Amino acid sequence: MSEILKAVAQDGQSVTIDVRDAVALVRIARPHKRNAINEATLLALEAAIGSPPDGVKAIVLSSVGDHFCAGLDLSELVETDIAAAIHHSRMWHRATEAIEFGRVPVVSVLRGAVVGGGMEIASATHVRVAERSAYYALPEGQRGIYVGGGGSVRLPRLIGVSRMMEMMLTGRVISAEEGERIGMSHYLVETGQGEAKALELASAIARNATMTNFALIHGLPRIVDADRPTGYLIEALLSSVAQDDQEAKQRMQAFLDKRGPKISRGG
Ligand code: 1HE
Repeated sequence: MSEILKAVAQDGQSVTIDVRDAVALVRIARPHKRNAINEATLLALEAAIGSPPDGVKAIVLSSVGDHFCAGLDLSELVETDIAAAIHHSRMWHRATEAIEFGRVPVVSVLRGAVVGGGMEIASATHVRVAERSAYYALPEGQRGIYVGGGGSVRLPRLIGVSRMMEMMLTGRVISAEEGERIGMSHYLVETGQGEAKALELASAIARNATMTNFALIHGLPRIVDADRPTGYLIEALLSSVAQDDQEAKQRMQAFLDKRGPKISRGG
């Protein structure tokens, strides 16, 4: 059995999956540990999001209880040597890459603690809905460690190098409102309403043409990281492949036949 499947079998309860039409609702389910992530939970999360059931076109990543995720399960860090720590961090990189560059877009629901590794997992998702109870922190500094789940790569792109540095140096906790202002969340809703909002957004995302969603999650971040000429080339290739898709042709014809939806300011 693969490493991932073994973890899912052993730890099926710490990540739950509930498929509703084209949307899968995946929840981190270790509320007694404030959804702190141990190795089995991380591998189960990687499997659930990286290989969603057939027919799933968008994922909502949420949690059980009052907190999204209290970060790395610190009981796993004690007594590790350098080689094991490198392997552990690389495992987090693999899992968060599976979220960011997986098969389908992921909408996360952030509430309560979104700290350390929790903030790193959130930053790998594509759309983030925060409830007013959410708060963000990178307490690695206080614990004498450093981010290891891709935080140095993703968070500066979301909130800026200077802000991440300040958060880690001072241990500052950021509120849900400030989190929305600085780009940690795209939406801010009342506590308890995050999943409903995320499911609504995920259903809309699932209705997009598959190629458009692919171009967005796999193409856009690569274009931003590339030099301009490479970026233009990737954009031209992605847009022509997307445009050639039967689904795109039907949608454009529907608009020209006055059957397709118009843009409306209500959303
Ligand atoms: C944990 C963890 C954890 C809770 N690892 N067990 N993350 C942190 O430094 C955050 C640490 N956690 C906290 O600061 C607090 O738990 C919370 C503010 C999130 C929530 O407080 P509270 O009062 O609701 O809960 P609690 O009583 O502190 O915790 C309940 C239980 O969860 C308790 O265990 P119990 O056996 O005594 O019941 C806690 O020990 C346990 N728990 N958080 C292990 N994180 C890829 S590298 C990423 C590096 C990091 O993520 S570093 C940041 C780690």
